[in-house]
Amino acid sequence: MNISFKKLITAAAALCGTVFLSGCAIQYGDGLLALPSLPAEHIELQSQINKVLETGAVSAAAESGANRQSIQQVDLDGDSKNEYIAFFRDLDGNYLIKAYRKNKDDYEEIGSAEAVGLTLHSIYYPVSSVTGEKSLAVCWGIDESNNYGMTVYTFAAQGMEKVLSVQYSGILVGDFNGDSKDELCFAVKDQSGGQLSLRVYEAQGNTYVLESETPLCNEARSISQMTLGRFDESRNAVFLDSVSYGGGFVTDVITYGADGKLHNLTRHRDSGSGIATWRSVEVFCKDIDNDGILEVPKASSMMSALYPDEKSKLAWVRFNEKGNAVRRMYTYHMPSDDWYFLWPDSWDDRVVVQMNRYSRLVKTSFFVLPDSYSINDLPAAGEENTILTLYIFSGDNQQAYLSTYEATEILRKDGLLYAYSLGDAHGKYALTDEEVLAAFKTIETEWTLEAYGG
Ligand SMILES: [Ca+2]
Ligand SMILES: [Ca+2]
Repeated sequence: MNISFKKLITAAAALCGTVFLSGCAIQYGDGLLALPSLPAEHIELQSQINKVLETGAVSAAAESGANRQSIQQVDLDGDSKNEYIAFFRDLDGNYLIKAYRKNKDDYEEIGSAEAVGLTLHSIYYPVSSVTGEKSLAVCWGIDESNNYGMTVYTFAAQGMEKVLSVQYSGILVGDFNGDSKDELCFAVKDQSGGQLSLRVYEAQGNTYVLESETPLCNEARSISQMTLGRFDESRNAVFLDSVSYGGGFVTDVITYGADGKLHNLTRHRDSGSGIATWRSVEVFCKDIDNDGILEVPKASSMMSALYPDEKSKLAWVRFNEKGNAVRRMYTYHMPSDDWYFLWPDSWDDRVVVQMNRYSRLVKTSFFVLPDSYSINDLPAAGEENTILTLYIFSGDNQQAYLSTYEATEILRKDGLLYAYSLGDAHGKYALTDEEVLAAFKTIETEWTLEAYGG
C-alpha cells in the first residue's frame, strides 16, 4: 500500500467518524466527536472495519455499562496484547460482532457472530481462566419491559463460539467465589409463577456451566440493584435489592455455605419471606459505616404507626451466616431530597420526626416525646421539645429564608440550600453544631463513587 492511499483511507475514516480506540470514545447518542486522524498503527484495522461498513452496516455502541465504544480493545487470551472487538448493526437490523487480532502489521479476523436484539444493552469481558483469558458477554434488550438476554462467546482455535444464552431480570459479573475467575450471576424470573431466583454460572474450560441456583424471597418482584460485596470479615455475598410486591423494597443476601451451595441469609427458611429486610423508602444496601462490609437497610421505627414520617427511619443490619440480623446503626433517609442523617445513639426511640413540605421549603423536625402522652392527643414538634430542625430551601430567596428561620447553612447543591437550627438544650438528646454537620450526609455525592453492575 502506498502512502497516498493510506492518507486517503485515513481521511475517509475521519469523515465516517466510526473508529475510536482510546479513552476518547465516540458514543452514539452522546454526541459525535470527529477524529482529526487515526494513529497509523490502526489503518489496517480501519480497512477491515470499512469492509463491513461497505455492506451498509453501521457501527453500534452499547447503551449502558462500562464498555460502550463501538470498537473495543481487550486482551482476550491473556498474552498482554489487545484484541479488537467491533460491533455493528446490519441492513436488516441484526447485530454483527467481529473480533480481530493484530498480526504484525495486519489485523486478522478471529471470530464473528450475528445476533438479534432490540437494543445492544451492555458488554462485559468476564475473566474465564486463572491465566487471565476473557470471554465476551453481550447483553441485549429483548422487550420494552426490562427483560434482557445475555449471550456469552468464548474464543478458541476454531474462532468465536456461542456457549451460553440466558434471559434475565438482573445481572452481575464478578468473582463471587474467590477463585480468580468471574462468575455470571443472573436474577431470573420464573415465567409462570413470577418467582425470582439467583442463578450462578461459572467458567469451566471453554464454556459456562450452571453452578447453583437459589430462590429470592417471596416479596421480590423486580430487581433494582445487584451488588457484590462482603457480608462479614472475609466472605462475599451477592446483595439483591428488589421492589417488593405490595410496595416498598426488600434485599436478598446470598452467599456460599460450607456445603458449597448458595444460601440465602435473609429469606426465611420455612415461609420464604424476606420481610426482615423490608422498608418503604427506596434505599439500597450499602457500606453505611465505611468498614468494608455491606449493611442492609430495613424499616425500624416503633413509632411509624403514630408518626408517618418515621417510615424513613432505617436500621442498617448485617446478616450472619445463620441469618441472624445484627444492627450497626440507624439513619433517617430521605432519598427523594438526596439526604440522610445518622441517627444519634442517645436518641433511641424517644426522638421522633415530623416533616412539613411547603412550596419552597421542606422542614424536618426532630423532637423529644414526653414520658407519658395520649395516643388521642399526640405531641407535635414545638419550640419546647424540638432538638433539631433541618431545612431545605429552594427558589430565589434562599438567603432571606435563612435569616427568617435563623438557620445555619450546611451546604448548597443542585439549586437547593440545606440548613439547620438547634432547639434549646434537651439534656442527653441535645446535639452540638459539630455533631449535626458530621451526621448530615447527601446521597448523590456517594452514588458517584459506586459502580452499578446493571
Ligand atoms: Ca470466581
Ligand atoms: Ca459496613
